[in-house]
Amino acid sequence: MPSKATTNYKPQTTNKQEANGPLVGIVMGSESDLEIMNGAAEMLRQFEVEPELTIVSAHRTPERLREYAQKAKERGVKVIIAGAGGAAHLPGMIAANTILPVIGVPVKSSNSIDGWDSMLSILQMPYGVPVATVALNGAKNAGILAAQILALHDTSIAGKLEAFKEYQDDIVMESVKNVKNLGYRNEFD
Ligand code: AIR
Repeated sequence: MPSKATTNYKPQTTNKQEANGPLVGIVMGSESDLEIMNGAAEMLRQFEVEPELTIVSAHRTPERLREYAQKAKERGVKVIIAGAGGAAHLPGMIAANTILPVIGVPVKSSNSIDGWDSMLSILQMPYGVPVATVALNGAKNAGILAAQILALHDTSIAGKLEAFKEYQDDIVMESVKNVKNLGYRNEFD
């Protein structure tokens, strides 16, 4: 059976990093992960980082996995985001083959029992081969975390992350006002 089609997830590419090589590589085990993993790409675009995104399966394309991980650093990639479901060995095996930081996204896929299988496959890495694991289907946070790593050496991305934090604060304060207006007692604000 072919995996879920990509048509809903047309990338809205941004400008900035197109001229240079991608700083963030997003890989996923299957096209069926794209609905979730697109969230990482979308977040990165908010910070004007245009990631590359492709499919690499630890089990179906082991040679491709090795080549992708081993070449990523020399290609200029700084952070790899890897997402997979079920027996999710992709992030760990990418991490085994590169010194780049790897952010793992457990995906609740069709072959997953309840999400814990992918969660634990990515989370419980042995000593020496870390994978920074985000929440189940937490690809958006993976995108933010990748931007935060890049921001250590990029003041423009750092500025956008600061603005994003302020925006989140504004959104919550808007809700605080809404709830107060409903008539609930609030003597804090
Ligand atoms: N997968 C693919 N190769 C190795 C793994 N673990 C994962 C994909 C997807 C799930 O298997 O990451 O989440 C189901 O893939 P598919 O292609 O059957 O939809």
